[in-house]
This record gives sequence, C-alpha cells and structure tokens, in this order.
Amino acid sequence: MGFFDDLMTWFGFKKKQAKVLCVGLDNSGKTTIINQLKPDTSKCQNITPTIGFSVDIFTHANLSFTVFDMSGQGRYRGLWEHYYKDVHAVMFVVDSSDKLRLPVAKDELDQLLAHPDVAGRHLPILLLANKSDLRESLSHIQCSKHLELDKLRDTAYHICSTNALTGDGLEDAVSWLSEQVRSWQTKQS
Ligand code: G3D
Ligand code: MG
Repeated sequence: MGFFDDLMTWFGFKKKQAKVLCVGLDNSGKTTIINQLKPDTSKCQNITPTIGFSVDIFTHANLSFTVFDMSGQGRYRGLWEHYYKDVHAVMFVVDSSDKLRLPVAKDELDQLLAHPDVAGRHLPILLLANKSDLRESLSHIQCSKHLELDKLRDTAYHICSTNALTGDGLEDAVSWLSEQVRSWQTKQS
C-alpha cells in the first residue's frame, strides 16, 4: 500500500476493497459474466479465451470487487490456488449445459474447498450455474446435487442459475456476494 493509500485509509476515505476470485472450467462463461457486471463503458464486444488470467475491477453495492478471471484451461488451473489467501470470496462458474464435464468441475471445486486458504478462512462461495438459457442445461438444484453442495459444512454458499448473455440472475447473485463479503469482513475485523 502506498503513502497516498495509507493517508486515504487513515482518514477513512477509502472504500472497503473486496477481492473476488472468479474461477471455473474454460468455456463456462466467466469472461462473459464479468463483462456483464462491468459498467457499459468498459464492456468489450469480442470475448476471446482468457490466456493465463486477467484482472477486472467493478463496483456493486458500494463494494469494490477485484475479480481475477483465471483461465480454466487445464495447464493454468495450478495458478488459482496462489490467489486464495488474498481474496474475500470465490465466484465459481459452472456450464450447466455441459453434463460431461460437471464431474471435472466438481473435482476442481472440491480441491478449491479443501484448500487451507479457503476452508480455513470460511470464504463465502458463490456458484453460478451458467448458460441457463440452453435447452439441455440443468437447473441450479440439479447442479447443486451433482456438485454435492449439501455436504458443505461451515461454508456460506449460494448457487443460482444465470444467463451471462442477458445478465439474468447476475444481479441477485452479486447482491448475495456483497452481503456475505460485508458480514465476512465484519467478523474478521
Ligand atoms: P470462459 O471465460 O469461462 O472461458 P467465455 O467463457 O465467457 O469466454 O464464454 C464461452 C462461450 O460461452 C462464449 O461463446 C460465450 O458467448 C458463451 N456463453 C457464456 N455465457 C453464456 C450463457 O449464459 N448462455 C449461452 N448460451 N452462452 C454463453 P463463443 O461462441 O464465443 O465461444
Ligand atoms: Mg475467459
């Protein structure tokens, strides 16, 4: 933190920063979701597969979210865990129409949830069952069963269906996240 940031914090001018890690398999819709959440002026029209990761910042409900859109491509998955200790919440995106890869998504989620920097810190987890517009997609309840979310203990989680192309479901999802981050930060301070 620089001198100016120190001063801003000292005088109470700075918004509480919430860092949200956005992960999920490739093609689940992470970039499209983040693009929907950003203000209109910073939206990009052509979405290309993320190489490595990119960082995006947006504000919602007075919280500033720093979202690391980590690439879900296999060789980059090992990068995710280096960010766990610095974030305040995790957004996990699942392609609800990709039944074949749901077990792979579950495996990634299980590894994430078991990580000491996630499990030990009781980070709130927002799961997005994305691509709800597709005829073959599973409902968020069906996804929840496949991911065995009922087995989660000591973790505040929420799963909802989203359509990243239209933004349907995203507002509710991020409102939940804001609330959780706020109460998580209050408990930690
Ligand atoms: P990623 O960042 O997780 O890898 P992207 O995924 O955001 O790049 O999205 C991958 C593809 O899925 C894109 O299509 C994107 O338009 C599409 N997509 C994302 N969200 C939804 C959704 O809710 N519904 C539907 N129908 N499609 C979605 P392309 O064709 O560009 O590969
Ligand atoms: Mg991407």
